[in-house]
Amino acid sequence: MNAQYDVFLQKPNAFYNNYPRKDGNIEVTHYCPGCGHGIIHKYIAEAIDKLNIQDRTILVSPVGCSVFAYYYFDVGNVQAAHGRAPALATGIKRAHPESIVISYQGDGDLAAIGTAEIIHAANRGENITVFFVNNAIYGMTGGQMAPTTLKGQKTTTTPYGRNPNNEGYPIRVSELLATLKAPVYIERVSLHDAKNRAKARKAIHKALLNQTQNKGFSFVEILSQCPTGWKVDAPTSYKWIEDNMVPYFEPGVKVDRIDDAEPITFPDRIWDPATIIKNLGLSDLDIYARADRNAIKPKNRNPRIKIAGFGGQGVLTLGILLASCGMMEDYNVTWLPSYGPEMRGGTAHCHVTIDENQIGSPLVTQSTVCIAMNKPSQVKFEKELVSGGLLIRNSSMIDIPSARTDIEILDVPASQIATDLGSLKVGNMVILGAYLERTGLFSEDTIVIVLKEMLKKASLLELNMTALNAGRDIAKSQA
Ligand SMILES: Cc1ncc(C[n+]2csc(CCOP(=O)(O)OP(=O)(O)O)c2C)c(N)n1
Ligand code: SF4
Repeated sequence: MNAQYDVFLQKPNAFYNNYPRKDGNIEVTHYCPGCGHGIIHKYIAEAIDKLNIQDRTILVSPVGCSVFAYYYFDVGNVQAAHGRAPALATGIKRAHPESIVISYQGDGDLAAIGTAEIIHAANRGENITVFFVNNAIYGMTGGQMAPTTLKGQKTTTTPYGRNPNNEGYPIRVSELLATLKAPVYIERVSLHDAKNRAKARKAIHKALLNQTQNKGFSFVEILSQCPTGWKVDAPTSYKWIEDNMVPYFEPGVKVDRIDDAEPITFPDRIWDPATIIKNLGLSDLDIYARADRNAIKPKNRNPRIKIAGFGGQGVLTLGILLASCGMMEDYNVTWLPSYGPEMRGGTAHCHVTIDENQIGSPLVTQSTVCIAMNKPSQVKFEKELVSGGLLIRNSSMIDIPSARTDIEILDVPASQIATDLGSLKVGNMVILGAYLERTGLFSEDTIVIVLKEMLKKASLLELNMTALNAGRDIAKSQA
């Protein structure tokens, strides 16, 4: 057999040998017969082989029919949330500049839900390669209108044809991105005949080559067939592209600044953790005293805290403070705020979880601690406390008893103490002091480090510590 021909028919190495996605035929992909995704995959895999970049390629697959690209490409694979592939690719490339990062996206993914991501990645000139599969429809979800759906094109959501007065005009993404200064290479290609497929193959290779030379942002839009979504057979789908897509989405190079582009250079990276710690000025953090976890009573460990009050009472700040202390003491933490609509006087609450183990959800629905800064907060949130949980009440503002008889209650006249100290704002610190005294959750060192970091003025530290200690005294008096 002719050796050259032999090689020509070979499956690219950048593909897995087979695709054991589900039981069944491991030789085939999940794509419909005649789908353009398969052809594009092949061109990408061939280019990866030719450029010898398989071991450093990372493919970001989207949400859409190509969501399973990671079953086919034998490269590093990451799957992005819908539309977010360029953002993910940005992060990967910046963290690993030596890698070759591909963002592979459909038109629903890139030009609808992901419009912001692609525009900003292009505008920043990220050194990534984007393959944009334009099949003028949402394939995966059953043929709804995409931003690239053509005028008059019937889809399940435009059953009478796309009407620009109602749905706007089809977006020409390549031309849109070509208005930006940063991209070095933008080309639109098509799969509708052999000549155009050859151009597509070349463009895909070029866009990847650019990245190996650190040239910057490269983008190839590929007019690709979706026989299923268009409700035509595979051969007709080629004609469909030629007749309907090509006149509106004109193939061709839209931007080529490759020769003028200076290769992007990267600052030396510091991998050594000790150097990172030193450069961040964190070197002395490990030697400060942390709370002895064994001394904390089991019921006070790993708290799930709900803090609630009026806006302006420092409810959210108290939550951040607790979560920050948790981080300093090597816990997993989450902080989830919930704002009322008003800036002042409205309600606010937050959920804080501090846990030695992994945290499943930041939502606190069964709290072990409830901090109620006012009456409505107690009424609303004490119900969520687990039996035996701790309710800390700002008793200056709560004149009703708790409806619970199975919980521990700590009454702290926080607003009154804060007012006496000269600033109502430190009421949350009084509460914090009482909570820490009751539970021993964090060390004094931790609090001071976090407070110093959070307070804008060093002079405020003293007042905050005084408030905190006043809260401690209250807790001691109710021990
Ligand atoms: C956040 C979110 N919104 C909507 C969906 C539903 N959804 C899945 S794929 C898709 C569009 C896919 O179309 P396209 O990007 O054109 O890719 P194709 O399937 O045509 O290859 C949508 C809307 C989703 N999975 N996630
Ligand atoms: S629905 Fe369209 S895009 Fe999706 S696999 Fe089938 S032919 Fe391809």
